[in-house]
Amino acid sequence: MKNQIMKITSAEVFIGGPGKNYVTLKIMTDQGIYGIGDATLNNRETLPAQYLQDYLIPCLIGMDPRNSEDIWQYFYRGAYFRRGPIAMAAIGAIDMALWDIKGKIAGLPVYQLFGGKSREAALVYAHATGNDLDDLLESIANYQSQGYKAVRIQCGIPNMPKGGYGVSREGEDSKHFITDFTGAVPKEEVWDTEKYLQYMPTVFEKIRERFGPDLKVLHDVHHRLTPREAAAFAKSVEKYNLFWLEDPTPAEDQNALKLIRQHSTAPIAIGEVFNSLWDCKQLIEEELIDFIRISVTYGGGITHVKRIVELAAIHHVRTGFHGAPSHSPISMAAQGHLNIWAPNFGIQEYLVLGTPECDALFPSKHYYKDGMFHISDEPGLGVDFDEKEAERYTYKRGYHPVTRLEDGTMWNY
Ligand code: GCO
Ligand code: MG
Repeated sequence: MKNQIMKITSAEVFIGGPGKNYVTLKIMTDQGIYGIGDATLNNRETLPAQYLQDYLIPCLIGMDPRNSEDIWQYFYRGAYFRRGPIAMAAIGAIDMALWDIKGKIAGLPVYQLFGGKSREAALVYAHATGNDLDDLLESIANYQSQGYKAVRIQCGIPNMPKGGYGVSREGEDSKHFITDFTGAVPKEEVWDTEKYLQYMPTVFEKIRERFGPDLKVLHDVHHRLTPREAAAFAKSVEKYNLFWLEDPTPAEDQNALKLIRQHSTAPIAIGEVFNSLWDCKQLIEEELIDFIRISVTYGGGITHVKRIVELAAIHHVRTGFHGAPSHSPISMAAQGHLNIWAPNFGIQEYLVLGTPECDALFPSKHYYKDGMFHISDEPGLGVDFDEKEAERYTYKRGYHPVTRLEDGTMWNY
């Protein structure tokens, strides 16, 4: 490309963080401006880091960072082996960093480069969990007192052999963090679909009795049901008016969603494990879902996720980006900018910012207030990365648990 007046001079990857192996990419330019991106692929963090170091960073050096579209195409279209969470997390981190640089050059917050604000702040939801119903109701009340208008609820199921998805097990911390650093191999959980299907509707009933109709209630099935079970379940909980039912089935089989749609009007949210438009194209075009959950972290960054959001908008699908604690404040900010802009914004999962350690590593002026997330007007993504702080942390191998049915059959986590 002729007339280059800006060049990428170097790029570095850091792994570590408070209780998480955040993978942070920092791209430096010859103009002194730098950008940062997040490539944290939860419990497989070393892989996108390696992919960046061994294959992508050598190509980046000398490129003009302003050409974020061409650079995205170079790494996606230019590669023979496309897609997959590792490659897309690595490309995503580069893309976030380039938008950060672009915003800093323009002196504008990134959302202004998309078309400005469609709202002042974005509705978020927290995770309310309980080992039993009383525990859960207390957790919901606690979030309500902090101003949350929406909560994802997960509840221990009586007589479920060893926990269920999203709740802690006996003797464990009261929060379910998804990553377990303690074992040489993953912990095992045991799942009983029948017990879940019998009990869960009574939980929604009690929540509505106690908190009334206005609380926005979300629930994550975490891929545990078959299409027929999911259709029956979605139908049986319609009357509790959920904000969404998440991942009722493993969505590699996009056709499965048709059965659910034929039997229920419960809003469906899917996509946190997706990493490209091709994973959700059918779901969106056939209007089989209501919320798309892909995140900028595993989904190829802002450039690619924005395209998905625009496709979703013409099919009445709203956003509900994944925001589990494995997402660093960088990707949460990138999603925050998309949320402020997107005409079809729905809700944002929110768990990450707010601890003093996290704020020290990723200083930013974005903030949570009264159930909403506010994006500051700092240029770029509005998040920094403190390399000195980063020296406090090292990589620790962690795993998601694995799930078996009672008879030992492997099941979906
Ligand atoms: C969610 C997710 C998480 C995942 C975790 C796996 O809805 O937030 O389901 O809880 O289990 O992100 O890495
Ligand atoms: Mg989920």
